[in-house]
Amino acid sequence: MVRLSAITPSGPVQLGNYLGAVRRWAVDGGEDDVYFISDLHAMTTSHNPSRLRALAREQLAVLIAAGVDPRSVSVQSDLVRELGALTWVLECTCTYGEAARMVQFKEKSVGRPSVRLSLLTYPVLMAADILLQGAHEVPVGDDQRQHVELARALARRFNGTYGEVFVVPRAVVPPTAARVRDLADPSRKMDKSAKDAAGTVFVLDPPDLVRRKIRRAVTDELAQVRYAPEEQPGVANLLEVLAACTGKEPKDLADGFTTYHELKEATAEAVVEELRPVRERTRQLLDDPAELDRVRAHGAERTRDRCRHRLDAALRLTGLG
Ligand code: AQP
Repeated sequence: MVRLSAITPSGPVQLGNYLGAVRRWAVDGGEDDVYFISDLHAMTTSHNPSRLRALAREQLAVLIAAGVDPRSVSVQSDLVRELGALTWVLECTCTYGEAARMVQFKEKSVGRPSVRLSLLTYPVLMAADILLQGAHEVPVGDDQRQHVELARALARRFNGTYGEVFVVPRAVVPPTAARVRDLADPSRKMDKSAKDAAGTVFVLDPPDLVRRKIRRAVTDELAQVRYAPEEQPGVANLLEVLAACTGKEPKDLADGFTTYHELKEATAEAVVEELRPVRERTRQLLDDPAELDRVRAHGAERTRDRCRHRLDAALRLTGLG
């Protein structure tokens, strides 16, 4: 059984990515799973080429430092030729109406003076990511479920029209994971590409910066530490982060604090300690290009080997080559 997940290098890995996804990939992931840095997806809005390259490398290092099985890790663009070819075949299997219905496209394109065509078509590239690797399960949140449904529809349509080539993937709900909110605006989720980095803890932030950001986290005027996500989202967020770092329940943790200051200090220390080994190992990996290059090359070879027969069959059956 192959599970497939990705992280987009639209910014440095943040605490939410780590607690909500990467840490789980390290614990639950197996050699057969596919965890990749989706650098092609980071190009659907304006991007800086050298920053994109550096972020992809840094994210690769963070995944390995966090303990994700290096045999399961790859960088999407190392397969750009294969993905480009299959994306074209799938675009010729998909209708304009299907692509234009994607809620993410509507949300992300609204109000922009100019929208890259790739913002419309990237769900088809995502279908190619999934179908090329023969993924059975794609753990996704609600925002990406529609894209996996599209991949399912395209796999079925292709198989029915040209011949059985693709595994029909399933969207699965990831095991309950922490949903980390922005520290400066707890009504939003923490984002790696947020305009204001004050509310985002990055995995590679130095400990003092992590402490500063958490000490300045927005709370409320109620001055009582309770776990009440609706009424006190800022306090609940801190309790959830502390819970994710300590393996305890947010509600039980709330009883142990009388002031917001105490809660913030405890949360800051827990986050610093949780991130310390990942940060240190990432730094070592970034200083040792040979090790990182080796993992990357191996990931590229493995994902390429795994997809070759499906791509060849898809091209042949559609009358190409
Ligand atoms: N705040 C979060 N809390 C918990 N999990 C989160 N994830 C993202 N933010 C949080 C999970 O991290 C994985 C990789 O995310 P992604 O790169 O695919 O895209 P995203 O969800 O759009 O992440 P960001 O950090 O918010 O990036 P930008 O700023 O580009 O939009 C996913 O499993 C995601 O659920």
